[in-house]
Amino acid sequence: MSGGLYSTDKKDFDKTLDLTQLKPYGDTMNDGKVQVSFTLPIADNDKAVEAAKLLAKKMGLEEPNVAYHAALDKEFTFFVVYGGLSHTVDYTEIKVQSVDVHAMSMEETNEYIRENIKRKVVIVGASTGTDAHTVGIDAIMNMKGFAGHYGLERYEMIEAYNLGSQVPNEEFIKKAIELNADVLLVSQTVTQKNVHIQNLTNLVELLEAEGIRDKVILICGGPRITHELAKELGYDAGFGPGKYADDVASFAVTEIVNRETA
Ligand code: B12
Repeated sequence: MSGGLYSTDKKDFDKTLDLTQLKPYGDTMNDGKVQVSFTLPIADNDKAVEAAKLLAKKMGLEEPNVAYHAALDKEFTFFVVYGGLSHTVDYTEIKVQSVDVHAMSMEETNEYIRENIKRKVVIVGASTGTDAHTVGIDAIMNMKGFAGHYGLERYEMIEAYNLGSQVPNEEFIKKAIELNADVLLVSQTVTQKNVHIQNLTNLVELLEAEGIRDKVILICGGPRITHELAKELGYDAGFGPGKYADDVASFAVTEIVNRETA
């Protein structure tokens, strides 16, 4: 039997995937279903729920449904709202810049260094400026690594120095010169008031003033760092979430060899 109010006959469902009009998938193609959560600085009552619904409609959510709301305080309420997004994007028009390198395993990278660079590669990293977040840079550098990917400290052919967090750019550069670094890794997590842009730009300017910008591979990373942004700011590469020591090491060592042979 097909049709009827509670029909689950698959042929009734929209199955059209049009990449020029891409929208979220809930449980049926093109239903646009999303869940958003936010806090409003008002007390938790029926009027607040209506305000949340109206805001959701303004975001482009059709038939918004406040699935959950709870008072965080007398004058603050948290909402979870479901709805169908009316907006679409043209996926076929999207262009992104990404780091174009095949990620080697730790063993492959060590072997690549032995064969092509023939000495240990020195990598110095830090979370710089006022940024106190260490988990990102630790994920890339620490011996035990992150999410099943060993960090750079474990690489036999890499000498890795993790300077920690809140390292002023001047001190970072001083240490890089002292250690004769091949690669500099900068982690930036806080992006409020674009502090990461100012700090990352300042580092490039200081490296240029010291005359060593071209002597190092300069890489930044963090939750809101993209390769595109990194290139724009004068870095050789940028890595965001889902990237590990393997990706960074592969890029750095191939870049060293590319530069030597250029
Ligand atoms: C833990 C944490 C803290 C801890 C940090 C402890 C520590 N030792 O690191 C503490 C409590 C100290 C803290 C403090 C603050 N925090 Co905080 N914190 C977080 C939290 C919960 C997790 C961050 C984290 O560890 N992620 C896990 C790591 C593994 O992910 P990741 O950094 O993205 O790293 C990956 C990639 O990005 C990449 N990567 C990262 N760095 C690098 C570097 C290189 C070279 C490369 C190649 C790759 C790379 O590789 C990693 C693995 O894939 C986030 C919220 C969240 N859930 O994300 C807020 C968050 C980052 N914090 C935030 C804020 C605002 C602060 C404070 C300013 C709060 C305050 N007002 O005091 C202070 C910071 C003070 C300062 N001077 O910096 C905001 C940042 C908002 C923004 N965009 O600016 C967040 C997003 C919370 C929020 N929603 O508001 N925080």
